[in-house]
Amino acid sequence: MKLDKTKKDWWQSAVFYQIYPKSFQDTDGDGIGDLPGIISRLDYLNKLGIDGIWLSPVCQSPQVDNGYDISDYQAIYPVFGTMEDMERLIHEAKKRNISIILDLVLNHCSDQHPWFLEALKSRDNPYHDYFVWRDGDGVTPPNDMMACFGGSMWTYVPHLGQYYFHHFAAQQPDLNWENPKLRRELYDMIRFWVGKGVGGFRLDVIDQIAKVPEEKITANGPRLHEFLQELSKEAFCEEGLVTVGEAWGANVERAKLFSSRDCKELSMVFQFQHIGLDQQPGGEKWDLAPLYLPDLKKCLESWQTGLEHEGWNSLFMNNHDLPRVVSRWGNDGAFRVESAKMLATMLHGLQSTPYIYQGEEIGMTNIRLPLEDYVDLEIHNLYRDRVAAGYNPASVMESIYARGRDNGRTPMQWTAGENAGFTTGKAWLPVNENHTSINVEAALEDPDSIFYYYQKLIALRKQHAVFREGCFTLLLPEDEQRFVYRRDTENEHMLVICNFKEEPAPLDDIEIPATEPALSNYSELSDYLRPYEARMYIF
Ligand code: TEU
Repeated sequence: MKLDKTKKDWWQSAVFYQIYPKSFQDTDGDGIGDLPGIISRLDYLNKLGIDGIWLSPVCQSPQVDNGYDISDYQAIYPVFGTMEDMERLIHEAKKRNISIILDLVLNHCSDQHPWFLEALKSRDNPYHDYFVWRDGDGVTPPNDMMACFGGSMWTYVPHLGQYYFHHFAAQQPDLNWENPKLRRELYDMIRFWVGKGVGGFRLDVIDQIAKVPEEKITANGPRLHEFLQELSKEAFCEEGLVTVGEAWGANVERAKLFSSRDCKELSMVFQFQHIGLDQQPGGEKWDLAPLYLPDLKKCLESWQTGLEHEGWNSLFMNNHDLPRVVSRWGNDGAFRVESAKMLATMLHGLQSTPYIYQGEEIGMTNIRLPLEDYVDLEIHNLYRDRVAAGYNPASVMESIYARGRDNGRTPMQWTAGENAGFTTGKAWLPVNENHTSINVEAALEDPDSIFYYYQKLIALRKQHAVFREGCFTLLLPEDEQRFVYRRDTENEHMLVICNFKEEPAPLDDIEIPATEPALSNYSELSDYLRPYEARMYIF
């Protein structure tokens, strides 16, 4: 069933799929995925039933951060293909009613962007003020803020006698949104892409654009909503465009500002409160702690009830920055298939727009590599900094195995054959050895595969208004093993029951409707819950 995209808010009924182009499908044997590769897999994605593709950055870039460091916003990174390939992708996707959602990195660009190269020339260069500078002596940075990938947020440029500000790597200088000329250039660039026919945008770290370094404010700065309203008015003028803002600092109240109709900012947010639940309090994502299920339930409940009628959220547990959820909150051994389906049921039954990350639909897992085989700069900087700070190297490696971003970036597993059918060359990041059993070809041949389960979830969402409209009620909030909730509209109801553990669990304290489940990950029903069992009733 296809969505009518002329309808206002069509994206509230949509399911999106994220592609990390570097790892999706190579066609020219250089070991790196490309746009023709994506085009060649559109029929596969169409079969899954998705309505749009969020494409991680494909613009010209030195690739210090895999394309999140853009040196030309209006050119394609040649290793991925040409502008003609991009136009063909947009066109071929549209033929299948699939929208292309471009990844806009507006908080920073590359230090190789002509704006920054100009800015470096002199303090009075017209582009100097496109970036964030503070005077200094090269000894003491303006303050002690630490960059996301390690080191200071300030890098000194001796011939200017100034530091520039970078939230991420030094090669990713932050853009100065206080400058109206810079903002205008960004809006014009966005209009260029709207003109090419993209269906919308994912906005990288958009809550960071209104920074105030003096007050150490990066996220949620005082002018954030003013900037977003201007951006939306000037660049996202068409009703049908979908926009999703990445906002690590969002809570429910802030998300209302981003995503409510009255505020006219974005369609929806990516918020991350549920993503940080299995780390030590006060620690970083590397400081591992087990997930306590009631925390996850309460967190998701607060988003479900908090945004009801007041905003719109996204649903995800995977992306290119996160480990594979089946390895994280499921069981990637004996119950990989059951737990992958269970996690999908829990998530897709909720209100908001689901995002599937490439490979999630076949249950791809984390990987463990020797340090030198990882590519992500975050992993290498973390290892260097933590070992220098006295951490035990083996424990740092455990953190990397559990949380390193390359877990989600290993090449897509298409076949059991060489390099998983991803490339005929040498893959830029090792292919997971388990591709011999976990791959698309096998999934498509098995009617009980995770792939077909996702296909059904997507189809059900299109058939039943309760997915989009139902009010959420959490049942058994303190239960440490079962995640049970209801969704209700006046005419239609949903009950979702998930067992998050390998141990069986009772069912007799749950009121079960007298109908067959619309979906379940065990073929025969029983009177108790088996390992990672999931059921979705619609009645
Ligand atoms: O990520 C934003 C971000 O703050 C984190 O996800 C970060 O990448 C890391 O996981 C923290 O440990 C976005 C992009 O999704 C990411 O790939 C980029 O590296 C980052 O912005 C910079 O553009």
